[in-house]
Amino acid sequence: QCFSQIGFPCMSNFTAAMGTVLSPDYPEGYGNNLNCVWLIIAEPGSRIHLAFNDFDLEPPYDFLTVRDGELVDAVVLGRFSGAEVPSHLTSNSNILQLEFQADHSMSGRGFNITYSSECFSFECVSCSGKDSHQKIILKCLCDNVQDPSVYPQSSVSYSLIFHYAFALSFPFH
Ligand SMILES: [Ca+2]
Repeated sequence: QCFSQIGFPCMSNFTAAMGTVLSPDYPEGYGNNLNCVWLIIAEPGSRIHLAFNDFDLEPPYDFLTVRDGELVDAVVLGRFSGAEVPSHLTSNSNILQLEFQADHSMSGRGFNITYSSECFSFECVSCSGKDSHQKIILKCLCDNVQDPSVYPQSSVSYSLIFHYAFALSFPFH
């Protein structure tokens, strides 16, 4: 791991199902000349939600770029600066990349971001029903579902399935 001058890890991977990403030395100011990259890595088949709790970067010279995947040229989901707290973000893949750049002078408070991951891969266990009142049972395919209350008995109801169907092109019969 690489540490910034002030001791907060500036490059690291987050692999827990949920967690918090803070700018270096948050909320005391993050310092200068930073190029930090954090990867949030969830189980394959999962998506990652970001919630911005606090955000204050010197505009436009210090900014945070959120990419959908681990590659340098992965799709940019958002690029943020200034003091407006961004709205929630959800990845399309199971890896989110946060790149934080700060120039040579001036600092804001920084940021406080919490993330959580959610299984997004399902197998149809009972798919006989087509009308909207019938419950279709899906089994979650992610190995690491941390919160069983989200998917009671590894199943979700039709309303959830319908939502996922469009996102995943789930094969309805
Ligand atoms: Ca700056």
